[in-house]
Amino acid sequence: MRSNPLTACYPVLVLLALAGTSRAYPEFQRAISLSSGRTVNCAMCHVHSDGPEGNAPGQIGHLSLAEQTELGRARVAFEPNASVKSPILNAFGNHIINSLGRKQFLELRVTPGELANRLPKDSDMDGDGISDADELRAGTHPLIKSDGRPWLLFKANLSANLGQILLMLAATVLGLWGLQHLLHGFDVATRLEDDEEADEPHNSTPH
Ligand SMILES: [Ca+2]
Repeated sequence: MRSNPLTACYPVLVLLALAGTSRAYPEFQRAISLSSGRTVNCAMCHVHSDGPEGNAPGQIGHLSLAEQTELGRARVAFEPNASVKSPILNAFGNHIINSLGRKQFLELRVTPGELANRLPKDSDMDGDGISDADELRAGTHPLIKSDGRPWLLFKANLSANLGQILLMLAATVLGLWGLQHLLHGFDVATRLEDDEEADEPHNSTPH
């Protein structure tokens, strides 16, 4: 009786995947640090800033049985859109695996600088107006709204609030224009009053 080749391969794939649970992928970290000039630690994608190895919360030695099962599921999510939630990855790390699948992610290890180009272009997990891909290129954290290149944050804020800024500018210009005309009106009224007083006959002049 012939066995299904996929079924036969499954234990091997699982073993290979679980063998990788204790490994992080520093080539991505190095590539981001090199391109951005910023020091990037494991917390960009992992729960723990020291990476997955260890016994602290968010590391492999601290996982419950249920979390180990979920980790195993994440490790064999070779295709995109598997909706996995690895307990050693943060939301951005899981977003990478769910967007690309582990197969494509592992292939990128030889060209780690390409990772940003493979992410969904419209994805902005922290909603700061800078896409996750641009945050990766800039070495800023895709889950921390306040962490972004000042110029990119300025451009994103300007773009998001352009309507309000234009309205405020228009209101300021109109307000200054109105104030100028009001002051001019007071000035004219004062001059007229002074002229009228000057034209009135001087009653106290002796005869
Ligand atoms: Ca962002």
